[in-house]
Parts: sequence; structure tokens; C-alpha cells
Amino acid sequence: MIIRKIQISDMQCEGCAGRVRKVLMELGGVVKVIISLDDHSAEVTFDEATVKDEDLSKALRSAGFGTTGEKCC
Ligand SMILES: [Cu+2]
Repeated sequence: MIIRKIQISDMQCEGCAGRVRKVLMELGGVVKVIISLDDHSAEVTFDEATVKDEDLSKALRSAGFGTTGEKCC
């Protein structure tokens, strides 16, 4: 298992945090997601044999979250 902290600048409210959490948890191999709205980040624990870093960012992008930008819901 490895832990990655991902910056998600356009996640700024509880609604977005819940969506980010859901998107990440739906990926096979992700076992734990800790959202921090204070620094707009998600700390993700996952099995690197099942899911890759780029899978996380790809899933977030397809759900409408980037790692840059200002928009929120
Ligand atoms: Cu929002």
C-alpha cells in the first residue's frame, strides 16, 4: 500500500469533497481517502499493484475535478 496526497484546487465545499471521495473509493485498489478542505487535498491510500497514480488523476478529471483552477460547484 502507498499513500499519495493529491492537490485538488477546485474542491472547495463539502459537496465536492463527497464527490471526490466517492470517485476515488470507486476505483478498485483504493482503501482509504482522507479529504482536507482546508488545503484542498485528498490523501489516498491504495494498492499500487491494482491502481496507478495516473488512474487517480484520470478518474478525478473525468468527474470534473482538475488539479488547477478555481471553480467549485
Ligand atoms: Cu463545491
